[in-house]
Amino acid sequence: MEKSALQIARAAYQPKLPAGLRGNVSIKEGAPTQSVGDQEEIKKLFPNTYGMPLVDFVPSDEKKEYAPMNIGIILSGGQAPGGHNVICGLYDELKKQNAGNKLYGFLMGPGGLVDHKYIELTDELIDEYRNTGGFDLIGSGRTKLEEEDQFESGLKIIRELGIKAIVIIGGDDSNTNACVLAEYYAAHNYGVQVIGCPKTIDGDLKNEQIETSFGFDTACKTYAEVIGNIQRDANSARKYWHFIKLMGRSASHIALECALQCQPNVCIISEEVEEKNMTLDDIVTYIAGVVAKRAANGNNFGTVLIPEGLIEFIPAMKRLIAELNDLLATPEAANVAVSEQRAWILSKLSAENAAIYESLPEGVAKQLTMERDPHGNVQVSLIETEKLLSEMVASKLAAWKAEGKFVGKFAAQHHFFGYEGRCAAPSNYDADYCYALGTSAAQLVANGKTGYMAIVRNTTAPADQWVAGGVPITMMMNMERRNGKMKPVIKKALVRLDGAPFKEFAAHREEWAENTCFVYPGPIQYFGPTEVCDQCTMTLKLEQGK
Ligand code: FBP
Repeated sequence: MEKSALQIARAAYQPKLPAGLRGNVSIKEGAPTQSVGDQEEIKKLFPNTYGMPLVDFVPSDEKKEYAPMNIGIILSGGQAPGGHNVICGLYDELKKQNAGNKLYGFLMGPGGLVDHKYIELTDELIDEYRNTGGFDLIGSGRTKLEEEDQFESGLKIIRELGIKAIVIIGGDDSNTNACVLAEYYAAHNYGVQVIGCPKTIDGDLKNEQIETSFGFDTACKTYAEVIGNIQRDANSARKYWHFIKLMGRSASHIALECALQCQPNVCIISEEVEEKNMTLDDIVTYIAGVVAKRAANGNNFGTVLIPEGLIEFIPAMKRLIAELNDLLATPEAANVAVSEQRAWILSKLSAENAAIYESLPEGVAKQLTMERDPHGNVQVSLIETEKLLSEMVASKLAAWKAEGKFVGKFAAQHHFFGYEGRCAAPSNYDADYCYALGTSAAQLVANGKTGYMAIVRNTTAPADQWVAGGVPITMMMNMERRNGKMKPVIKKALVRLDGAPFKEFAAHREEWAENTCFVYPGPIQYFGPTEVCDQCTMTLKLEQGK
């Protein structure tokens, strides 16, 4: 593979490891744990993996002998910067423990385990991918690993390759499934361990034990760079309002972090919209109000950040989507011709939802009926909320103009930043964090753990003070309704309106709305002073009180 000068220099970067993972390592176990909710039910569902202690890895004077072992690794779900470094950390630690150990990569996600598609990872392959973005070393996929026949099929290849443990790198759904798999293999005494690893650019897999999911740092910094560039363009030409949709299927962490970094005129936070029971018209009126206020000061330009998942957080839209989900799942729906679909849907919806459906631009209404992903989620990345909002703002401003309430000009540009950031070369934070997560996963396996997720804490401090360990996955679970059934799931972390990052944003947003307070963060720096290269996100700093 041909490489740029930066890639060559970056390949030589040696990720920093926490002190507890560098030399000889010993394990420190805490007290038994409980799930965050529904303890009795979760305990019943996970009798073999419930209640295990939190563990930390600490430096030790004793050199440990490690039994030989082979491990399988799977990348699950959306790409996130740093995935390759998890694999590199795991590989290096495995080889350090015993040069004969092997690492197998299952191809294109969990489906690779079920269908027995894999490669053996070698020095040559691993060296090609050190500190690189993307998941292209082994690929990723969204196959849901939840059926017993999938677990049994996986077991066949696990036995064939002499695999002791599977490491699943994924978001909340994938790690929930990793725990179900761990429990299944434990319940059948198969002697196969399963370890998870917290990944998603969305930043919504975090809690008391997990400070952040990997990829969030790099993705936000990549988007913030481009938002900053757009803001500078807007402030130079002074003629456009830029409507920028940002990835993050449910939670608005990415939009919030980018707002903290760039200080745009408007940033909508879905969780606030839901909490305040706002309608689409309330959001449009708010944005139009900011546009009008700035226009009154002669500023016919600005930026609006919109979280990708917004549509599902507007209570009236949520009710519409819930009814659409049920309607589209009926056998009758499959027989409706595409050209008839809109009329059929309108005839079946309740009066309230039909009125909302009809009021939406046809393109957006159609996007709401498109195929769900394997986890039953609406594919919000395909819904053009940025255009919907700017069109509605334009109509409102036109009405205000007629009433003499708006005197400026309004011209909009649209952007969607999502895929641009998911495979960026990991920042130093993500490169280090991921390498430590992979190393920690290898230690969890070597110490016989199953049903754990690898974790690294204290990451606002310099890397050698980070603390690596593992958290039992059941500890993060509660029962939630999914596809009409109560299921044990890892609790998703949405933006907390009483949390420090949102409070910081709320304290400044009025000033940012009216004035031009743009910040231009610039590109991620890989080499240079630590205050430029090694900083974590503002979200994490604020959450940790730093
Ligand atoms: P994961 O949670 O699986 O990491 O993926 C998150 C995400 O990047 C969302 O932000 C986005 O809505 C979705 O994936 C897009 O999915 P796809 O890659 O299938 O288009």
